[in-house]
Amino acid sequence: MTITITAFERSPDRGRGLARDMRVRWALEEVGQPYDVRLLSFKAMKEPAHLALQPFGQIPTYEEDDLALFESGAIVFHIAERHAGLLPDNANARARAITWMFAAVSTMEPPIVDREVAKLLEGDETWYERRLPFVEERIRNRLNELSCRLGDADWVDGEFNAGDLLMVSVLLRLKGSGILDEYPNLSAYVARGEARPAYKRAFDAQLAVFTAASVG
Ligand SMILES: N[C@@H](CCC(=O)N[C@@H](CS)C(=O)NCC(=O)O)C(=O)O
Repeated sequence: MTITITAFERSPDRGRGLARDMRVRWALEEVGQPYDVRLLSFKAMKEPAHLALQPFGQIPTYEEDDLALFESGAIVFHIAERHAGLLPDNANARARAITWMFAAVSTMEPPIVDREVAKLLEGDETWYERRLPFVEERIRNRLNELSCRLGDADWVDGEFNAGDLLMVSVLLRLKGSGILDEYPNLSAYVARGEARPAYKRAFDAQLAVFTAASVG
């Protein structure tokens, strides 16, 4: 049983670990599962072979025997369900951890991605500078709420779990924006995630891909 995931051949984030293969790598590292990576160019991502795996022509995907998955949240959930270490045994705690996984990708990530999309695709528009504060206000609203809930806890619900893995992955997208720094407990939360040995192994692996592509 070999697990194969897909990732950018040359990540637009220049190896900063923001592409969504990173959260899958991190989950696999947390549960100690080895994996192969198939690197794709933007062209290959839109070709039929990849579209058969990922209907939207994106990374990451996950293949294991006759199972093929897409959507990073679903992939992390699958890994967490199949292997010990990312979901609590207690049924209610497990349900809450899964709730936090959904919260990360469906409540926190959209406004954060909206800001990235605005910068990338709308940055030259005359209305960009006027729109940006509204986009950032929506992010701050969510960060405020999350910050209040986290308080001085280390993780969102007890021990580190897949909910934290996805939440930290999503919050990391704000690194460099200055916005996260306004919330010391969230900055510390993200730093705790980054300090995990599994995170570091995953980060180094994706960085090695970018470094090799740059010298190659
Ligand atoms: N909701 C999807 C989003 C996947 C996604 O946006 N992937 C990006 C890389 S992080 C991508 O492939 N972008 C290239 C494109 O959309 O053409 C997931 O979580 O897997």
